[in-house]
Amino acid sequence: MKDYKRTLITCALPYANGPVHIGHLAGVYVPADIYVRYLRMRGREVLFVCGSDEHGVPVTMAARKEGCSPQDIVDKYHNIIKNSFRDFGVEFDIYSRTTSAVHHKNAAQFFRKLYEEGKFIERESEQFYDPEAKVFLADRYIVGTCPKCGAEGAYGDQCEKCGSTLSPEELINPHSKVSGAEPVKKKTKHWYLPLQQYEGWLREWILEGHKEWKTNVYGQVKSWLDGGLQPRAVSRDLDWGVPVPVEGAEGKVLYVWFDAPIGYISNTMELLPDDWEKWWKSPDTRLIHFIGKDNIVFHCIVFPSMLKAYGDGFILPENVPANEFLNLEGDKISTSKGWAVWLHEYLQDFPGKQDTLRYVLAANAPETKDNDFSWKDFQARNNSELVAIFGNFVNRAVVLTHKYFGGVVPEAVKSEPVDGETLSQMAGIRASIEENIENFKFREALKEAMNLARLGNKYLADTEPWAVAKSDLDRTAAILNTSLQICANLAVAFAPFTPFSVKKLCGILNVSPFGWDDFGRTDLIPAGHTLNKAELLFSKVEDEDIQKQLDRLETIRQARLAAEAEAAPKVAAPKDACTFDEFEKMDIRTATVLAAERVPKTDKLLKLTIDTGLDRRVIVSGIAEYYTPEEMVGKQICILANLQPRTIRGIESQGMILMAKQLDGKMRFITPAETLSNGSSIG
Ligand code: B3M
Ligand code: ZN
Repeated sequence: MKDYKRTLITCALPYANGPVHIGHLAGVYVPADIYVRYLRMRGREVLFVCGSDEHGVPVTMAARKEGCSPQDIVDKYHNIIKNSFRDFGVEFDIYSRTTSAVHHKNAAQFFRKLYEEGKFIERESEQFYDPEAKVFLADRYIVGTCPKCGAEGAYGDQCEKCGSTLSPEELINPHSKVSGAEPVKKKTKHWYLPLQQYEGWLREWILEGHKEWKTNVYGQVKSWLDGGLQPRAVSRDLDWGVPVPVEGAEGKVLYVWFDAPIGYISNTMELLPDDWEKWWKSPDTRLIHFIGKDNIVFHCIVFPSMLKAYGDGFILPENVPANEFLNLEGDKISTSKGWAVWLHEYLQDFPGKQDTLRYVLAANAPETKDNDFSWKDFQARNNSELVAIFGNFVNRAVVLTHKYFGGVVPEAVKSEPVDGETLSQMAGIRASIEENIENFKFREALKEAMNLARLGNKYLADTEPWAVAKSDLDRTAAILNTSLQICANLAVAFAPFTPFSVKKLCGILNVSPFGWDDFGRTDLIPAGHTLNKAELLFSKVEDEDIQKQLDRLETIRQARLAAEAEAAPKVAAPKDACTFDEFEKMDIRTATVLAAERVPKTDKLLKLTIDTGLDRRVIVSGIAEYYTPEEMVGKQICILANLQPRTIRGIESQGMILMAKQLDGKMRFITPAETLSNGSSIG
């Protein structure tokens, strides 16, 4: 890899329509923060940029739901999110917002330049419109009955009940979420970035030039490119966002995914009005985007194409280490369903335990596949790794130094080979942590850091200073000196991962924070140096703390199940009573399908030739959605034989097949439990 002078690191701008949760932290912000802390410890020039994404439909939806203005929503959540990052030690150089004046100006200017240079295409299309509220409707604003499962409240882009991807046209009984009116189609004009023009260039830059990118990222990019790129709209009909800065664009704003990535640039400008260009336009700058997998296309295809179209020396990302998703107790995290652990709430329940969460999320980061967060695992990692290995080792070394040497680091007068052998292993651990962090493998790196604590624990168990002290204080001194050097090295190794505990550890050791290059040194704490008093680095998480969290989730799960049951399609209402005579009139019989074929130019109809025992006849039945002709041939079915013949699509249909309609809307034919002779009458 090329030698860069400086690194610009961005994190996906979280939508300011809700607080941030553990999924955000695990996928984006903890990995980025580890990386940044590591580079800073190495003395590299780094800029760490983020901010809230405050435009887009999600914000206007939240405003509607909470009955306030979009501005109220973003003000509220911007502050909650910003504080959560600060509280968890994610230290951005700037955390701004896309409603800032700098950003509005910059995003508008970015659009205008592309517009003036003819980089967009203009197109008119028909979009859904709410004739009562007089607004165009994003897919999410159109709700109706799911055509696949029958659930109410399916969105114009997706049914949350059955997970089907939908388009607004498919919804049964569609209506606007804004006014309840039935949406109509209306013409509207928008600007599009012709992504297909950038396809060849993207192929060369990423598929040829960045084979080292994570396989999940590379694979997603490849499949987008292989699928062929389409022009993408960069404007929307909405009253919340950056107004489209050209004439004839009243009521239109920049599409949120057009303005948000420009926010990275705007936020850098806001921080460094005179010096921002060196971070964005110098070939000596390495740009890295930390994001979740749902943002890959925007950061690897759309934003780079925007920058390419803009020109003017903008650099492109050198890497985009996107993560997969974190699930919670086996289920997808969902803001709308309340299935999440919110960072600000976590801190109320586990005050002072930021590092436990940082540690667990990094140890469990969804780097190569979706991963699960469970409270039991959280407890186990805290109690049997942080407390029992890292914390316990440090505590024993410090307590014993106080006990035998009054808290003053003793000289290693009576060394034995095991001391040097143990200390010499630190170099390998350091190399492995470096290699892993530099390749965005933070889980592995963290494992290695914990191995250093394991090494210390094993050393103490093997050398038993508490037993040796009874007869040989000189040897005890050497053992404790060695142990304290390992403690100091732990303050280096863990610094990118658990900054709060490392600060505490430095306090206990009475030292200033170390640099990365101190890692491996065996003289970090000189003999004669006085330690502060021992303190526990970590405390246990109790069963009842975990039970409280599990109970909370269970309540949410029950509420969701109840809501789903409410929304689920119901069994059809009972029909009016009929008399026995009326029933007797119906001639229901068994029959066998001899031949079946589709009725031409229809989607739903099959023409079946059947043997009724009485005769051979033809029935036209609307079951092609549920059965192929091949599936029907040879099947025994039940028919209503004396239904008056009807001509359907020019074919005379003599009877009807008995079908059962399931709750999900699917139809299945009724067949006897065992094969009967055709014409057996049913009643
Ligand atoms: N706000 C989507 C998200 O939070 C979006 C990221 C913008 S990054 C420029 O997943
Ligand atoms: Zn559905």
